[in-house]
Amino acid sequence: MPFRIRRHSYAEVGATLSALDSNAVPFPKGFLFGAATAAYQVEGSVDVGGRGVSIWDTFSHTSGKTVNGDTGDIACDHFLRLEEDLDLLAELGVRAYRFSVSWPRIQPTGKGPANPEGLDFYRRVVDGLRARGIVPVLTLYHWDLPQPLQDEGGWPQRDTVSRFAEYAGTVARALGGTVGRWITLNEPWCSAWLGYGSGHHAPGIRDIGKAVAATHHLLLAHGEAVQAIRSAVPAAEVGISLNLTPIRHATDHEDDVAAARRTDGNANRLFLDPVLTGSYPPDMLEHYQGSAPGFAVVRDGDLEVISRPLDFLGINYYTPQTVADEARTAQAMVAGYCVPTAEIDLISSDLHAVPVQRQAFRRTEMGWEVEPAALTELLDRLHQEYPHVPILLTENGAACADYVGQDGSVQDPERIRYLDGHLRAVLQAREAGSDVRGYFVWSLMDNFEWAYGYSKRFGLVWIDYPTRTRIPKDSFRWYAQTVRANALLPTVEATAGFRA
Ligand code: GCO
Repeated sequence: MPFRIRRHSYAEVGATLSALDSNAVPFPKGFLFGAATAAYQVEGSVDVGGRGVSIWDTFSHTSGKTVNGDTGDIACDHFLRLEEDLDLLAELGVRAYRFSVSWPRIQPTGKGPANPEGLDFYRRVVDGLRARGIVPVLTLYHWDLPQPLQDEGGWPQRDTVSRFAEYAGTVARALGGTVGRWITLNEPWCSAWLGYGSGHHAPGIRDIGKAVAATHHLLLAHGEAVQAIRSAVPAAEVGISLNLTPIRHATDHEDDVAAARRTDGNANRLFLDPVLTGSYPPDMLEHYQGSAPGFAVVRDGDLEVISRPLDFLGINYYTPQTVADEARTAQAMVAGYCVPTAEIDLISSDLHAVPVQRQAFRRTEMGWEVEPAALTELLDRLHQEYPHVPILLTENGAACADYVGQDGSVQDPERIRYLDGHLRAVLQAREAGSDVRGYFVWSLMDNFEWAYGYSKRFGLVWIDYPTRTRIPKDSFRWYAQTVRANALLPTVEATAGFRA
């Protein structure tokens, strides 16, 4: 049954706004409100326009790797429905759109000259955004490494760094005239540690030493790309998007505190320190000493490349994480935590740190605890420990148990509450001095959630997968209102307003 897309009138929204003005919480003028997606998660058309095969094509087509065996073959069909999606962005009213370029569309084998059809697609994306007054924010790498490069060893191999620098230069020369904001890598922790450590993501390898080597080469590739972008587009603003999370200890016992410190080293400092201070954390150098090839791949001069100055730091934040020392899970349970019954992954077992969760705590459909104050905590820490770099929240959002109601609408008050709470957390951090300049909702639309396939919905727009029909959810209207007002409205009224 085709769903009806409900349109709403901004005259009505305007009326609601003026009535609520006195209680609105304003954002600074020019705050960059946006929405984000990534190529493999939305585009589909994987064998169209000369695109090559990526590690995610291979991985998702390998039995048992994704929920339901889902793949990105069609995804949201964004490649073919570009204009419709650009119109949705215009209706949403966002000032910026963060998207990623699929490396195998540009270089089908990961090297050599650019595929003109691939570049043409992203030219249409960028021109379509600019025609609608939306700022393009381009991510070069959101995990879709060309398969031929993985066949030669992938990120644990140093040669992949030169390949990436070449790709970055190619895209920068082609699109530099129209794209001013560039993100080199999205969440290199996930590429290195889920890809080569736990094996939960493509290419599905489980090897701590390779995960460390992949970390270094990804960071080096980032540094080389910064240079490649700057030489093609001198005025470009360049950054990297790191997934960061405050790490807590289940109890104050010294072993739990030490486990949290190790986990923080792996999840946060292993990336922040080299990029922003030009050195690896000494405790991590020591911890991974016995894992070959590990840090043995580091060469003289690499850290200068990795720490080239950035115009902004992108942060993807979703949830805090608590850990217990692996020998203290019983005490963690006594302290009110749930301990996973499934086998813990290679990354955690190597760190001797078990991730635990507070009992009866609010969680999203990903099972992630909802705690906006943890975002303020993270931003405060960055401001204290790594000052002087402006911040863009390049991802934040929630997977909810959405469904289409009988009237054809999708009501998602939980997502609205999540976004509202986290935007308030951003404002709080700004008050304490944090230089956060923008915020991108993950995601514009429901999409391929990696190993979870289509089972998790993060979108402001519902995708009816059998027909690929788009239905803006209530959160879409709420965000549109927030962006237009450049302010947060009192949550309860804001939520209720859409149903009038
Ligand atoms: C990531 C990616 C996104 C995800 C989102 C929700 O963090 O995994 O950047 O591609 O879809 O974060 O998990």
